[in-house]
Amino acid sequence: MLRKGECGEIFKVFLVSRNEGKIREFIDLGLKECVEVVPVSLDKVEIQSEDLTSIALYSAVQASLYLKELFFVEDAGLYITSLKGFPGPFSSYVYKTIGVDGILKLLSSSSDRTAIFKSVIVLHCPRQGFRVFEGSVRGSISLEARGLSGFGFDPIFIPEGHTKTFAEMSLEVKNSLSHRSKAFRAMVSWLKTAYKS
Ligand code: ITT
Repeated sequence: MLRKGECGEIFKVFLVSRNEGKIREFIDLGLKECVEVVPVSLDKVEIQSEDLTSIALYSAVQASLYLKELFFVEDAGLYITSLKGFPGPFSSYVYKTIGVDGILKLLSSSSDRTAIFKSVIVLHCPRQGFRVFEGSVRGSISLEARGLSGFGFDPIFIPEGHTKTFAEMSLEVKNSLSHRSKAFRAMVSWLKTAYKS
């Protein structure tokens, strides 16, 4: 639990998500930035779109009909170069259907294994409306699934400049370089300026 005085001003921000892995990462990121991230399990409406920002914005607007506080939603996706950006905004569905093994099979004859993880956060501020923050990390798809940490496509994503997959890294290490952490830090820096007393 954060206490005032340990790290200055403390923000309490609700996170609308049902993804346990994502929630764990945001809570840990928040602790390091004096932000208390409180998960809320609302039915998140996700439209079909090729654009992460449109999906996240729509979800945030829908959630704001029920939640009047400071909250954010996040939409993330894995964009594989040789698959022309697939699964991208369809990552959730693809993970649940063909999964990690399906992606490895699709890439079995591909020499280009580069990919980008993208995260879009939409923050709802009771007075200032909606704000969008983005983060991305370049990397490549491993030849086989490795590691037990994290969630989703973590066992097959190796961030640029590293040899381990996200699933072989601790939460702290993933959070020091992930797409999600970049979007989150951009949001926190905006919050700290906007709410400066
Ligand atoms: P919400 O309740 O927050 O919407 P979700 O699981 O639907 O959770 P997203 O639409 O943002 O989350 O993400 C789509 C999928 O992309 C997600 O289910 C994972 O399979 C994958 N994904 C997103 N971020 C990831 C990460 O950091 N590491 C591994 N896989 C990730």
